[in-house]
Amino acid sequence: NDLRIAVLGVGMMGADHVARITDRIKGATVAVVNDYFTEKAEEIAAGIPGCRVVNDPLDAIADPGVDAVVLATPGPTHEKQLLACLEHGKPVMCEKPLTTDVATSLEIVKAEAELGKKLIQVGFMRRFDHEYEQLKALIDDGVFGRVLLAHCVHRNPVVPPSFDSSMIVKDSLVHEVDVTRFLFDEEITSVHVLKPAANPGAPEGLQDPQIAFFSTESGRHVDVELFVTTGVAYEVRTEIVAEKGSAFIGLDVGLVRKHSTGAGTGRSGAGMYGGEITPSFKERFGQAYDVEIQRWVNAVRTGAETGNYVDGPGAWDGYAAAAVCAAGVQSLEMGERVTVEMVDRSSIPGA
Ligand code: INS
Repeated sequence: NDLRIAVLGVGMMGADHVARITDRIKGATVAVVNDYFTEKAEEIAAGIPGCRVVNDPLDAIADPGVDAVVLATPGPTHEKQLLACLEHGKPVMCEKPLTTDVATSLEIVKAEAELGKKLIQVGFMRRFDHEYEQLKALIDDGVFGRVLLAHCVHRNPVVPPSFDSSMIVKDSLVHEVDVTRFLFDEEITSVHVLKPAANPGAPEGLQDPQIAFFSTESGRHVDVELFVTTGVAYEVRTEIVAEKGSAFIGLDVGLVRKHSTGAGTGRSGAGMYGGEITPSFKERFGQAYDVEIQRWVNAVRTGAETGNYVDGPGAWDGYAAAAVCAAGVQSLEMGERVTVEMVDRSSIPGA
């Protein structure tokens, strides 16, 4: 029988997961939806046979008809909801952030470790993107020798009006934080965020673009251009530079076309060269989300045998990301390089 999932929060990301689980994921159905806006939850539930609305997120987690939880609620509610998942032994796929600050993220890591089960996965979907997987496999294969540097670009056409300068770090840069830890297999030890001249088209007061620099435990460097008001396209690129070569992903070339601007009219004229642009992360990382959720469902279904209900980044990765982002926000404010404060992983048995 199918895994019965409760999706908490059916905004853009949650609604996307509901559709994905219903249409494409094998072995799972959406049994319960919940949202702060009840009508939104009701509207979504109405489209799925057998799906109920539960109005209180904690009731949804505790519900005996729910086997696992997808958390796509706003970050400030995660701590309570994650603790409830742990208390009821419910596996949970938590969209970033794990929690909104470093101290509570650490509490979550400790609470899970004490249970002795891996119940929390964090939604860093890039790890499941085909191109990132290829890049990781190449690095691990060793053909390039040691990776020395990475150059990253993270551009969004637009962000919601609520987006402030620190969210460019906590909401956007957080993905490069996870990508760096994933590709380099070590922790980030310091962050420096620079503030170039702002885009005149950005909302008043938004520091956009930003340039971030990470350095890692072994002294390797990563630079990231963050630009979230380009008005053009969703672009995420990563280049790694190694001892014996370099590799690049995210060119985002689907169909590339060349034609004369007079095409089909019998006239010739100046030429055109181009393709389609990717509008948002839903399209760019759609394949990654599908793989992420399918693998999570599979892990949850076999979790009882192993105590591991996770296949991908876990609570520790959420905590590490929170610690690096906190340093990033501080750097943005102070204009200096800031050291990342993190506990030693080995000090928490089971983490
Ligand atoms: C979104 C999402 C996207 C990222 C955006 C962020 O929440 O995480 O992947 O590109 O910058 O605001």
